[in-house]
Amino acid sequence: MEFLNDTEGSPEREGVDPLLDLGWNQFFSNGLSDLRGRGRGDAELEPARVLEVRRGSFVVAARDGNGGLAEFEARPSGRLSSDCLAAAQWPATGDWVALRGRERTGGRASADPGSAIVEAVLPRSSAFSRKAAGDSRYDKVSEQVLVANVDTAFIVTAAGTDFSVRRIERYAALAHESGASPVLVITKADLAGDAVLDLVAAAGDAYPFAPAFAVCAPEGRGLDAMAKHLKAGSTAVLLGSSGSGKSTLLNALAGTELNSTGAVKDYDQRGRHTTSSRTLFMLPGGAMVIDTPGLREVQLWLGEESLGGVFTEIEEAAAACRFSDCSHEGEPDCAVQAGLESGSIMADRYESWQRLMKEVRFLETKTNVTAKLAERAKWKIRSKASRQLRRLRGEI
Ligand SMILES: Nc1nc2c(ncn2[C@@H]2O[C@H](COP(=O)(O)OP(=O)(O)O)[C@@H](O)[C@H]2O)c(=O)[nH]1
Ligand SMILES: [Mg+2]
Ligand SMILES: [Zn+2]
Repeated sequence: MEFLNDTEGSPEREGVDPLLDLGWNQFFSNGLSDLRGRGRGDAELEPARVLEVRRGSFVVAARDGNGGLAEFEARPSGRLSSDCLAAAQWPATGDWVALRGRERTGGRASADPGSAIVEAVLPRSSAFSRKAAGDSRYDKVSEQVLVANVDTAFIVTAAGTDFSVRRIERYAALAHESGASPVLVITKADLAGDAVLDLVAAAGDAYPFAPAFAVCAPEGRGLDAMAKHLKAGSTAVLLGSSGSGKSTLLNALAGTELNSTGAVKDYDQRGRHTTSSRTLFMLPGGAMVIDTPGLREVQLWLGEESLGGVFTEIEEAAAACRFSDCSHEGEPDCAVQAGLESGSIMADRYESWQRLMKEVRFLETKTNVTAKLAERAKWKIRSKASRQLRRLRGEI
C-alpha cells in the first residue's frame, strides 16, 4: 500500500511505460524476450517486480493497464516450485518475474491474489546472497538470495558501542560480490559527538573504494549525502545489524513512516509492514529502497575474488609470495608476512582476511557436495517421472 500511495499521485505521462519507474530496462526486457521465445504459451507472460516475499506468495507491482502501476499478490506456479530445487532460484525482493493469467476486469488488472501466477524469475543484474541454514531438502548449505537487482548497497553501522570495523568488512565483501555499489553509512552520529569523524575514517579504511559518511536521521543531518545515491528509478538496499537505525533512516528519507522502527517487535501487526521481512519501498523522489531486518550474523556467500576486492593490500602482497599455494602462516619468502613485519599490512586486517578466507573455503567444499546432491535428486525425480510415463504407456 505504501508503495501505491507514492505512485498514484504522479501525473499521467502519455506513452511512458510505468515499469520504467520500477527500474525496468533493456537487460530485464531481454530476459523476458528469451523466456517468451521458448514457446509453451509463454508469449502472454508479463513482467512484474517483487516488492515482498511472503510464505507461499509474493507482493508484486506490475502495469495496471491504465498507464499506472498496480500492487497485488501473486502465487508461484507449479513449474516455478519444481524448477526451484535450489533456493537461489526462488524469487527474492527486488526480482523481476514473469507473470501469467492475471484476469482483467474493465481494463484494470484484477487484484485477486488467486489469479496471478509467477512463472519464472528473470536474470538478475545483482544479488545479495547468504548461506541458508539447512536447506529443508538436503540439510546442507545452500545459497539463498536475499535481495536482487540492487544498484546501491548502503552498509549501515551505528556509532556507539556497537560500532564494528570487522562487520563493515563482512558487509563490504558481501556487497562487492553482489554487483551493487557499496556506500558506507554511519548512523546515530549523535552518540559519538566529534569522534564520529574517526568512525567515518575507520570505515573508509576498511573499504576504501566506497563513499563513507555519517548521518543523524532524527535530526535530518547527512541525509543530502545519502540522497545523492538515490536516483529516480534506481534501487538501493539498507544492510546492517538489527537496531542500527535502518528503518529510522528510511522514514527520514521518505519524510513519513514507511516502515516501523525499533519500538515495534518483529511481527506483523494487522498487515502492517514491520522489518521482519525485506520490503521494497518507493521514496517520493522516485528511488526505491529495500529495508531489511538485521541478519543475526552476516553469513557470506562469496568466492575468494570478492575478498580480494576488500583486502586489496593483502591480495597484492600474496601475489608476490614464493609459493602459489602459500597459506601465509610461516612459509619462506611469504610477502604477506613481510608486509605484516614492515607495517604495510595491519595485523587486524590480516586476521579478518584469514578468518573470512577459511569460511569461503569451507563454503566452497560444502557447495560442491550440495550441488552433487541436488543433481542426484533431480535425476531421481526425472527417472521416477519417466518410469511413470512408461508404466502409463504399458511399457513396463
Ligand atoms: N540516538 C539515536 N538513536 C537512533 C537514531 N536512529 C535510530 N535510533 C534508534 O535506534 C533504534 C533502532 O532503530 P531502527 O530504525 O528500528 O533500526 P533497524 O533495526 O536498523 O531498522 C530505535 O530505537 C531508534 O529510535 C539516531 O540517529 N540516534
Ligand atoms: Mg528496521
Ligand atoms: Zn604468503
